[in-house]
Amino acid sequence: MKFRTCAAIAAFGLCAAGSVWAGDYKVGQIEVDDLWVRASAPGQTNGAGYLDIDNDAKTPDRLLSVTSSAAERVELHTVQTENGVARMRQVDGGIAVPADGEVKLRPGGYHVMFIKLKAPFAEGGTVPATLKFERAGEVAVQFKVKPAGHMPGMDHGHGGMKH
Ligand SMILES: [Cu+2]
Repeated sequence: MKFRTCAAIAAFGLCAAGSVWAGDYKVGQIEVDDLWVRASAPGQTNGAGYLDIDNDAKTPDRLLSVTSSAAERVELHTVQTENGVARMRQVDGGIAVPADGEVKLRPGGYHVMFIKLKAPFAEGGTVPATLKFERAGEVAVQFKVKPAGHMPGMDHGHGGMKH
């Protein structure tokens, strides 16, 4: 019964069942963990997602794209500062993951941009997504929704930033 409820809610892109949250994910020699988004502020239609990607392989890989039922579309972004103004830019060709290395998507840098959310991200819930790697393939993941004020400091929130 609990699972049923969860599945129904998941159709709107959010699922609050804690048991679904596994913490980290593996596909090939890629390990993904610490996936999170901030809870949406009122009226906010986009959301940024962050995660760590570890590559144990002897060959580099690349995060090519992300899809999610929680948003109309999903892009990979980075933040570049020009004339003192931080602007988000779509990443061409995906995000490189070095051989035997890692890449961290963090506020102020690379992030997964969920555009036109189907429902606001609710604190304590999860956001389903599928990550597609060039070599390792696809992996279904859940981003955990953290409080709106999580990791303050460089708030690159999408209110003031133009896409
Ligand atoms: Cu962005």
